[in-house]
Amino acid sequence: MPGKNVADLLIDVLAQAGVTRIYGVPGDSLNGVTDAIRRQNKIQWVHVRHEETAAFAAGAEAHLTGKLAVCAGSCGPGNLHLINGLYDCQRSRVPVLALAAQIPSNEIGSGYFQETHPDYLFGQCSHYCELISQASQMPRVLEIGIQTALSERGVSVISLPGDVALREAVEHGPRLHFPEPSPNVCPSEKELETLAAILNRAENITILGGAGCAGAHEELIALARKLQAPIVHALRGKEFIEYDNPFDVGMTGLLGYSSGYHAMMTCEVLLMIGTDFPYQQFFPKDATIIQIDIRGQQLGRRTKVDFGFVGDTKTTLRALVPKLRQNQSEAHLKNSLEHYSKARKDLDKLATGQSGEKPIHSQYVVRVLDKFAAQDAIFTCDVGTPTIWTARYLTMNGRRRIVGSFNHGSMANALLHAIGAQASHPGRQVVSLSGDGGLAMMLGDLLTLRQHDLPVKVIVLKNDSLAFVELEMKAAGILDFGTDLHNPDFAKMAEAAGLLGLRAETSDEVEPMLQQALKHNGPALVEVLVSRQELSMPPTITFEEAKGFSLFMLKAVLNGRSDEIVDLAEINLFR
Ligand SMILES: Cc1cc2nc3c(=O)[nH]c(=O)nc-3n(C[C@H](O)[C@H](O)[C@H](O)COP(=O)(O)OP(=O)(O)OC[C@H]3O[C@@H](n4cnc5c(N)ncnc54)[C@H](O)[C@@H]3O)c2cc1C
Ligand SMILES: Cc1ncc(C[n+]2csc(CCOP(=O)(O)OP(=O)(O)O)c2C)c(N)n1
Ligand SMILES: [Mg+2]
Repeated sequence: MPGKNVADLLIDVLAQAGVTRIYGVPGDSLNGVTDAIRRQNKIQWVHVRHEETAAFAAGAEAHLTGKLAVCAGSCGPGNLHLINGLYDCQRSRVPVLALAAQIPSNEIGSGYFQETHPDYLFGQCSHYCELISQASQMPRVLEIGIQTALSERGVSVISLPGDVALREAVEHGPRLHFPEPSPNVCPSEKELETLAAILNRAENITILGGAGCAGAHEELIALARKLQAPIVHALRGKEFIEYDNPFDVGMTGLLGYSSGYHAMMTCEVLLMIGTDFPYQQFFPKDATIIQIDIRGQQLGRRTKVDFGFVGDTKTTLRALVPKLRQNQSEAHLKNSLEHYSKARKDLDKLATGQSGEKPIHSQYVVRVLDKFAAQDAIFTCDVGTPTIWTARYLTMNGRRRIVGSFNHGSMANALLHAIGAQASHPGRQVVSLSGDGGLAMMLGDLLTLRQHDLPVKVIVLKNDSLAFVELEMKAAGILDFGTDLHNPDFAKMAEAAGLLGLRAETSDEVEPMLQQALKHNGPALVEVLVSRQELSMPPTITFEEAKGFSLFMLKAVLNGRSDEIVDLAEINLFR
């Protein structure tokens, strides 16, 4: 009986590290690895139709579990297809290991068939990227890759030539046998005193929280209570911050609520916690800005910061809150909450559907979805208008989750993320909120839902356009061009692919069809014929002002229907 080869050892080490599936597409150079997977029973091979899907699926799994997820591609074009998804994983800071098979090791450097250099190609979207050129490097290089992905929270790439994968292994098992470290990181006592002193002096404080507040809900609320501070969130923080939160005043940014914008712009001290909110224009100019982040390199990246502290949210807030006095001034919080309540009502008014109404409003679709989706549903949303509706109309509760391509901003992510979400969470309801452009871009992987019996519910907002880009073109004052989509009947295509396929043409069809799809015991697709959003000039904008329209857009906040922007005068009044 032959001993283990390098590929067997690789799979053993991954299994030992807790990996239970690998997403990918096979190929000659990957044969050693897929054969090693076939011969064991700890790791499942999830065969997708495009390697980009494999990387996004692994990214969603890593986001939802916090643990290492793995994808694989064969040499040259096979692993090149991973790249966009890996950028997304790297930008979302999720631990993903990519196996990039390489051409035969004796051909490297000759311009051989399918030759690329993964160690250069993936350098920019990974923290660690190495070629294994001899058997004795396994498992050390793999383990460094795993450790780096976990500790840096990002991507590692292992490039493995097909022939090296088949060589006899030198070592015979994993070398590392310890659980993932989870240190508490806290600013020093002196820094905490400084932080407390600034906060104790101020009355109008606003908190901007992000994804780095995950797992620290209780501490964040306790902080806001002491400071009487409204909490604004950045989009990736929505799932961790918005629920059970009496201090919530919504999101900021172009897709945000005017109340989020207002609370940030009118504060005296802005306290940023675990956020990398990227849009400079939405930060106040005159406020004192404090930032707390676990990564020192994030401090001051997006705006001028007066005080920066390195710490994890939970540990830092636990140490900080007892040092704070109770803020007696409620005015800032009260104003912000009132503003939020009005903004919320205005948004809710737009989420309606009349019987027989055509086309349907996307807001209504997502509101209905919010109502009928499971309390622990996992939602994925495409970059495009589905991101707007997700941010505004999906209610979080601490158990629901959201996955999106929010930092990298790649189209077509929702279906691919949903595949990883469902594969790693078999009992959970997974809903992909897809654009018609996004779905078409990666349509082939609709087939994966049937092949792997993943009961994902795909809701397609069919507006026959790349609507978000159309909106951006109009905002920039240029005529929209190249945004039309001539779409097929997605419901029929879904049926042909073995999914339940439904098509809602009028508002009254939305509720029964979404309910039917959500209850369906298998994958389902509902295409909903929604309005193509029109961005009209606010009536008070003159031609001269319109020249600076895009600047104005950046300073303003889109109103709920995203067909108008909140009037400039109104924004000024808020200041
Ligand atoms: C079409 C489109 C439109 C968008 N519009 C908006 C918009 O209007 N508004 C908006 O907010 N976003 C918007 N986004 C998303 C935006 O691009 C960013 O992805 C988002 O704002 C970042 O959210 P975040 O700061 O919560 O997360 P991240 O960017 O992930 O930042 C998290 C930060 O927390 C830190 N951190 C991690 N763990 C910890 C810890 N334990 N303790 C302390 N710190 C920690 C990290 O180092 C990082 O700095 C849009 C995206 C798309 C695709
Ligand atoms: C891979 C990629 N290509 C292009 C873009 C630019 N882009 C952003 S949103 C968008 C349109 C999305 O259209 P669709 O999926 O139909 O959603 P809609 O906005 O119409 O609801 C485009 C082309 C991008 N972000 N990513
Ligand atoms: Mg569209």
